[in-house]
Amino acid sequence: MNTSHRILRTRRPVTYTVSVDCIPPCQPGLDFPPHAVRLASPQTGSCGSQAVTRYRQRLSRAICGARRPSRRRSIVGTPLENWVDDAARLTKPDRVVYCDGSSEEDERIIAEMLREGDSETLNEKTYPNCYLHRSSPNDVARTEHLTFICAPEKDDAGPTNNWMDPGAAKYKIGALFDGAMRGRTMYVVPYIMGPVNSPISKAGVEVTDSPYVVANMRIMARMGKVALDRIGSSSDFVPGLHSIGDLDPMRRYIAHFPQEKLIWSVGSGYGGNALLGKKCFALRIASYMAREQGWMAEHMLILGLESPGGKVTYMGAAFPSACGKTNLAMMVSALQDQGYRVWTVGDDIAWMKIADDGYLHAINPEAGFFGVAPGTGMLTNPNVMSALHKNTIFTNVAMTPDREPWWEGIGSPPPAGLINWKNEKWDTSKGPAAHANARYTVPARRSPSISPKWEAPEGVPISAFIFGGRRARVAPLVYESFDWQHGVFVGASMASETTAAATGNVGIVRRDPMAMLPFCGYNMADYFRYWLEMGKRIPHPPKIFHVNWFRRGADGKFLWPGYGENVRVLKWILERVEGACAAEETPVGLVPARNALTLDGLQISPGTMEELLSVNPEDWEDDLADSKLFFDKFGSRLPRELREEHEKLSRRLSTKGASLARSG
Ligand code: OXD
Ligand code: MN
Repeated sequence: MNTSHRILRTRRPVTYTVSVDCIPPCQPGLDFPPHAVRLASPQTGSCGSQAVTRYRQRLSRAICGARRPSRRRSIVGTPLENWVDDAARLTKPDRVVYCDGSSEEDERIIAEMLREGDSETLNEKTYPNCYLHRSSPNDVARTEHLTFICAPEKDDAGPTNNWMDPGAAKYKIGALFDGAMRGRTMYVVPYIMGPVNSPISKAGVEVTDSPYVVANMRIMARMGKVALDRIGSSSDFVPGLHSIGDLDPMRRYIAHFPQEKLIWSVGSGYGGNALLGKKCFALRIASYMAREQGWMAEHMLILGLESPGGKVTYMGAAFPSACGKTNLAMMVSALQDQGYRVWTVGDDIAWMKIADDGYLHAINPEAGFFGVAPGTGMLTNPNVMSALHKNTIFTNVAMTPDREPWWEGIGSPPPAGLINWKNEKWDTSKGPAAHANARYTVPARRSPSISPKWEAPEGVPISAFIFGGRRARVAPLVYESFDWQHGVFVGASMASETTAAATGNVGIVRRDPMAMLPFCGYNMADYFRYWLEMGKRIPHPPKIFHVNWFRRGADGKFLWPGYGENVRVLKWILERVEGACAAEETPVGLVPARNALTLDGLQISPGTMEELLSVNPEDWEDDLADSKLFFDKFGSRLPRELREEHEKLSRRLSTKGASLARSG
C-alpha cells in the first residue's frame, strides 16, 4: 500500500439518525483497505431464480445514482463515500485510492501506467513528460453498437439509441463488474466539467481500474481535490463506474442511466468509452440534464473570431466526429494580416445557458483536447502541433527510432525503423503505421490559440451556430438558414460520410442530427422539440448556418482548400450576424452573394466558387428522400415543425429550384 495514503476513515458504526451533511467530506489522497468492504458477493455459481432475484435486488441497491440512499446502510458517510463503498463492494479491488490531482500523484499514476506494460515514455528531450499508450487492437474506437441508454421505456431512448431496461442492464452488466477489479487498484477520480468557479460547471466521480484513464482524466477535466471540495457532503455529482474488465468486445458495455444520472462502462479502455467525463457525462447524461434544467449540452466546438479593432464574436460549431472540429477551433487564420484571428474556447463540447444579457453563454466543459492524430500536421493545425511537444499522452500512434511520435499526415516521411501502433517493426506491407483513430490528449492551455476567455465562469456569448459535415456533393460551402425553425431543420437533417472515430464502415453517408446521433441521452424527437423550444426562450438566439468544406468536383478533388482558408467563411458568417453583407436566396438557404466572400490572395476560379455554392435540385431531392426515411423513424413523436420544413424545402426545390439554385 502506498505510504502517502492513509486509511479513509475508521468505521465506527453511526446510525441513520445522523444527518449526512454533518459528516465531513473525505479527504483527497486517502485510501482504505479491502477489509472495509462488508457485504458478501452474490453467489455467482447459483442461477436459481431466487438467487437471481436476490442478486438483482442487491445490485440495484448497491450501485445506483448518487441521490438514491441505500436502505440497508448502517454506516453513514458522504454520498460520495457511500457510492465508492458500493462500487468497491461490487468490483472487489485490492485497494481503493482517492485521487487528489497533485503532481506527485500524477507521477505515481504514470509509473503505474508504465508498469502495466502497454505504455512507454517518449523522447524526454524533444517530448518531455509525453507517453505513448497502445490499446488492445480490438479496443481502438468508440463502440456505438455496445452503447446503451437505459431508460425505463424503450421509446424514451428513441429509435437512434440502443436501449436496455435499467434493471436488466444492472443485472447483466453488474455480473461483469462483479469482482472485475480483483487484484487491481480502484482509483476514485472526482472531477469538474467546466471552469472550477463557473455556475454552468458540474461535478462527476469516475471510479476506474485503469491508470491510463486516470492520467487522461487529469488532462481532460479539473480533477482531484478541487472537485472533492466542490462535492463535499452533497450528492450533486454524476457517478461513473468503469472497469477495463477483460477487454473482450463480447463483454463490453457502455451504459447510461439518464434518470439516475449514472454511467457504467465495462470492457474498454478506449477514450470515448472510458473517459467518462467526455461523451458519457458531458453529452449523453448532460443532454438529458440540460433538457430537465433549461440549458443545452451540445457536440460543438466554441471559437472566437476576432475582427479588426479587437472585437471577438463567438460561434459554436457541430460537426460529426473527425470532421475537423479541432482544426477549425485552432485555426491559424489566412486573413490574420487583415486583422481576423481565431481564438479557441473548446474543440468538442459546449454547455450553454441563457444569461441575463439574453444571449446563450457557452463554456467548454473539458480542460484538454482528445484529438485525432492522423492528418494533423504543421499545415493542418500548427497550434496543436506546437502544443503536443510536452505533457501529452499519445494513443496508438507510431514511434520513430528516436522515440518520437509519428503518424500519417504529420508532415514528414516515415523514418526507417518505425514501430507501428501495434508495437511491430513497420513496413508499407503492414498498412498505416498509426491507427486511423490514434489520439493525443493534451492540456487545452498549451495551445497558443487558447482564448483569454476559455475559463471565464460566465462563458462566452454565442452569436452563431454552424452545422456541417463531410459531403462530397449536395451541401454548398456555406448557407444560412431562413430562421430558427429552419435552422433546427438544417441541424436535424444533417448528414456526413463516416470516419474512423467509431468502429464500422468508413465513407458511408449517415444522418447525424446536430452531430449528436451517438451522443443524445434521450429520444431525438424530444431533442428536436427541445431545440425548437429553446429558440423561443433565447432573447437573442444565435443565427444558424451550415458549412461543407469537403465538396468535390467532377475529378473527385476537393473544391475548397479548407484549413486556415475557412476563416473566409467565418468572416462572412460574422458579417451576416452583424447584418453587414449580402446573401442570395437558394431553395436550401442563403448563400454568399457574388463577391461577398473575401477571396483575395486565394487562387480559386469564379467557376469553382459557383460550383461550391451551387444547389443541385436533383441531389437535394435524393437527400430529402433520405432524410424523410430518417425522420419517419420517429413516427408521431417527431415535431410537426420539422415535417413542415421538410415539405417547404421540397416545394421550394420543385417550384423554384431550377431558377433559384445558383449554378455555374
Ligand atoms: C470524439 C468523437 O472523440 O466525437 O470527439 O468521436
Ligand atoms: Mn467529438
